[in-house]
This record gives sequence, C-alpha cells and structure tokens, in this order.
Amino acid sequence: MSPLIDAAFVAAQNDKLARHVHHDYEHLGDQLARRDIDIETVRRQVAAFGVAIPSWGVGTGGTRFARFPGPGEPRHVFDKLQDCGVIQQLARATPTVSLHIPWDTCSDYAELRQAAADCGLRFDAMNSNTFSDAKGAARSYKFGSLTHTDPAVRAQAVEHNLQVIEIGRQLGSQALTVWIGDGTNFPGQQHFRRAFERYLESARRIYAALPGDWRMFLEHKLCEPAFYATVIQDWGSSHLAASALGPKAQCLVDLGHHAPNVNIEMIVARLIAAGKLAGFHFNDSKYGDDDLDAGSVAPYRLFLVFNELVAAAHERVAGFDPAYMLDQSHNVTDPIESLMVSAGAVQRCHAQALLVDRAALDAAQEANDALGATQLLKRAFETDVTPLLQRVRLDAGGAIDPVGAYRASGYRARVAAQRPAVMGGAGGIV
Ligand code: RM4
Ligand code: MN
Ligand code: MN
Repeated sequence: MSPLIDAAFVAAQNDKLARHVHHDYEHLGDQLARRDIDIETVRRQVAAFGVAIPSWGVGTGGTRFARFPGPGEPRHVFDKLQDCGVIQQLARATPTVSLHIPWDTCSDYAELRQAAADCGLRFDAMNSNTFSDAKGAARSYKFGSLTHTDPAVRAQAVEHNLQVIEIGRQLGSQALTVWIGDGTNFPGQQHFRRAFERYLESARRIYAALPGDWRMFLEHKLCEPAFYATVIQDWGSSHLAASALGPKAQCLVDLGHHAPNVNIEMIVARLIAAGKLAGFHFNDSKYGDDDLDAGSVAPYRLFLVFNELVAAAHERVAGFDPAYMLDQSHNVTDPIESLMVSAGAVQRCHAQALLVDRAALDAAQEANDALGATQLLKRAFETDVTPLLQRVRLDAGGAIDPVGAYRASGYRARVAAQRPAVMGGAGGIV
C-alpha cells in the first residue's frame, strides 16, 4: 500500500472544483484591492504559515470515563506519521509533527526521521510526559514529578526530560515542551512556595542540558489532573519560572488551559511584550481543557489571538518567533478530518488577521474611536477568505476540499484493513 493518497486522484478531485476557485479568488482579489490590500501578498504570507500536528491527536482521544476508538487506529509512531502525512498531503498547512515521549518511542530514530521525510514532514517541539507512570518505571508520579517532595522522583523526572531532548536532537527538533500535572487536591496538602522552588531546581537541570539552538517551552494549565492547586497554573507562574531559567525558556499558551472568560489575547500580548511567548497549543474550549477542534466554538477568539500575532509581526517586535501547534482530543470524529479542518481554521484566522487595516486601527485607537476600532477588526473577521485558502492548497499540490478528497479516497477503510481493531475502554488523554 502506498503510504499516501495517490496524487493523480487528488488532482482529479481538484479538477472538478478548480475553475470555481480561480473565479472566486479573482473576485476576492478585486474586493480586497478596493480596500488597498494586495491579495498576492496575503497569499504568500498564508502559504508560508504552518502549524504542527500533535502525534497523539491522530488516535481517538477519550475522556476520564471512556474511549471509543475508531477504525484503523494508528498502532505506533510510524502509523501516526503516515496519518500525519495524509493530513499534510491534503491540507498543506501542517508540515511538522510534535511527538510525545514515551508514547512515541521507537528503536531507531534515524529510521523515524527518514519515514517522516518520506511523508513530507519534519519534527517540531518534543513533549515529555511526567504526568503518568511509564511502564516499569522505578518511581511513581502519583504525588508529582519535577516538584515531588522526594529528590529521587525529581531526579527520575529530570532524567526523562533529558532523554526526550536526546531523542529530539536525533530527529532535528529544536524545542522541548514541558507540561507537568503536578499539584494537589486538598488545601494544606502542599507547601506552595517550596513546591515552586523544587520546580525551578528541577527545571534548571533540564535547561542546562538544552543544546545551544534549543528552546524550552513551559506550558501552564489551570487545573486537571490536580483539582485544588496546580504548580504551574497560569501565565504568571510560567513567566516567573521562564524568567528565572533564562532566555531559552519561554511560556507556551494552550488555549484550553485558562479559566472561562479569561482574555487570552491579552495574555498573548503581555508575553510578546516580555519576549517570552514560546508559542501555542491550539484547540477550542467551552468549559475547561476540553480539547475541542480549533475554531469550532469560539472562532472570533482565535481571530483575536491572531490579531495580536500579526500586529507583533507587523511591528517587527524583536525576538518574536512563536511555534504553532495543535493540541486536541478527538472523541467523536475521524481524527484526520478534525486535524485538517482545525489546521484550516487556524490558517483562516491568520489570513483574516492579515486583512486588518493596521494604520487605520492605530489611528482609531489614538483617537479613542472605540466603535471605529472594533469595526476594523470585524471587517477583517467577516471577510470570507475561503477562495484564498483553497488557492493556497491548490498551488501547494493539496486538495481544494481536503475532507471531501479524503472521504472519497477510502484511506480510512484501507488502513483499517491493515491495522487491527482496538477495543474501547479506560479513559484517555487529559
Ligand atoms: C495536557 C497538555 C499537554 C498535552 C497533554 C496530553 O493537558 O495540554 O500539552 O501534552 O495534555
Ligand atoms: Mn497542551
Ligand atoms: Mn491540555
């Protein structure tokens, strides 16, 4: 079986739609020209944008209650790469994959790197896992990892992160994302200040092992699995830690890791100003770390985040270089479809944010024209950039309609015939 979908098949699917895309693109170009926007410039910027696929996202996720796997679940990291290759082949917005260790361990990383290259993929940030016990681990993370009271547990958790860096080095990655589940379920269970000190002590040892061109992404999260207090619970704690560690440490924003109604775009602006924005885990959320598909619940919020990012790029803020990743859990959809659509949603918000009239917005803000300013954002958000995104995919050899082409290809049925069905059961990723 060829690992990817036949290119001639994709081209034939596109042929049915290409005429309309060119027509719609031209029409959008005329509309934008009236606003003094050059569609070709926007198209090049959109084409240059990529968001990483989380390797754990191509398997069906789960909740604390159950997991309902779909057909053709990837069995190991090579299967996951193949699914990621299909996502990239059709949607052309996801040239990199973010791995999670030990979930994605294998015996030959040179082979893995080659397999990725064969699918047109590279590796983005590596994720360590000290929020669950690895098979055969000498010590348990039940009461914490990098912040555990027992130095031997902390040492094991540090050592794991060093191993993840080493694997990432072999794969050409340049960043380590550290999210810990450490925290407590009871008032009084933990000495807050000492736990944070222990975090810093452990994180310093990881930081010291970073190769020269690597960064360390600290990911905060309000709660879960600890439901009373979490050691790195918010961007403030994350920023304190990143500042104490040094310039290679920055703060990663997972959109689902904040209290409801928190103004995330403002957090993003603060981190940009401090030179500490590492990047993102994109997903959507209604209540908590729901890990719903990016842009599926609150697309305007995603746009407002991109408005800050595009403004920072436009103003050439020194050192501004965020890493973009998806981090979602797909419970009821085919993960490949969800990831293609989510990458498209992220790409769409980027494109819309590129349409904001920055000079007019500056002027409206200076003049305290509240309505005028907000209308400028709405105007960009309400522009239908679909033809532009279709054209970017078409030019790159992808599918005009990724989900349509994917369904017609029969890829899922083909891999289901090769990959044994897995049983549902216990809960999954948090
Ligand atoms: C966490 C967090 C991390 C992810 C795990 C699976 O809630 O978002 O980024 O690695 O889930
Ligand atoms: Mn995350
Ligand atoms: Mn999460």
